[in-house]
Amino acid sequence: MLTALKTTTDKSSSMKFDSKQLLSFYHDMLLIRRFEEKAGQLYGMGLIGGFCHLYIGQEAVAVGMKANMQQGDRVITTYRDHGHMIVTGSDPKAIMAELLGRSTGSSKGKGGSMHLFDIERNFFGGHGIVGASVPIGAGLAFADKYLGNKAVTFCYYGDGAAHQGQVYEAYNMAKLWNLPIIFIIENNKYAMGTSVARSSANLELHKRGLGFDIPGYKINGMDVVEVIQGTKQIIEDVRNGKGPVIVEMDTYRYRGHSMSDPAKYRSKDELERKKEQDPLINLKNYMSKTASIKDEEIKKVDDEVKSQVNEVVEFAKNSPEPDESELMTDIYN
Ligand SMILES: Cc1ncc(C[n+]2csc(CCOP(=O)(O)OP(=O)(O)O)c2C)c(N)n1
Ligand SMILES: [Mg+2]
Repeated sequence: MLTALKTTTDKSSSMKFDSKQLLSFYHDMLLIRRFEEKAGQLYGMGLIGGFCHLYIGQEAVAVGMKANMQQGDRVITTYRDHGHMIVTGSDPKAIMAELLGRSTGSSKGKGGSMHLFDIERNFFGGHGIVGASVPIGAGLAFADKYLGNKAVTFCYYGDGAAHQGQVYEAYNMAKLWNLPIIFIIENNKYAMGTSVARSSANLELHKRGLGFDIPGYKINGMDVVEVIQGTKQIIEDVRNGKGPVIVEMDTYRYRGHSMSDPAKYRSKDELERKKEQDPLINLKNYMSKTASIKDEEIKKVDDEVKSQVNEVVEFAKNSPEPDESELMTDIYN
């Protein structure tokens, strides 16, 4: 029996945030947004090769979940990974350098956009195989349980990945062994050009753990305050040994799937309507109405982020490419 379902959360209840906290959520979301916009531009200029999947529109998910994490918690995600790595506190310069294939990149410029990794910050990638983050995430949680660590694994994947067979094998084992894992489906409504409505026998992806007795929740992933408030207790329960949960984040990606996507599968109207729920605008409204944060304070963050991202780009552009001697190192052969 499905034990818990949540479709909305009450913003006025439970947690309250002070100005400093709200501005830091805004800062982190804006840093992801501006970083990604630059990545898009640099791709267009031919400075980034291969694949590059932007997270624009989904920032409230990564930033909101981070707010309830503790030291030692683990994060694993898909190829749409820049924002998730940024919120772990990993250096954005090394991330951008990785995108540009430079030796100062987080994977020495040899992994690129889809293969970000930062072991020191417990960020376990960056996975190009759809659905792969789920069994690997279950493995991370198994290790923590086995070793007696109190850590929680935050395991992200998409609505398309939610249909994968390996996801259900991982659900079964996660519940069987009561693993400390939170399965987070970032339902951005599309898997490449296929809408979730066209590919799902049942649209309630958070109920997909029903057969394994894994509780499921749905949360508005366009609102960072709702993400934080709505997942606080859920995460605490996982940390306290109550076993795995599924959280479906109702979100949307504004850009194409990757960089060459004419986006003919959705209407301009749909995109415009979704942009009205922009997580940055949502938070700005919340900050001015609820916390009386002044425009000047918000503008200060805008300026800081702008100059930080400019520095990040300069660093990446001025970094050397890997030396030829690195061609055969750090690879499976
Ligand atoms: C096993 C596998 N099948 C197919 C692909 C090709 N592919 C890459 S991304 C993608 C769509 C996944 O969509 P979703 O899980 O919703 O994640 P999103 O891109 O929306 O973040 C597909 C089919 C792949 N990388 N791996
Ligand atoms: Mg998707």
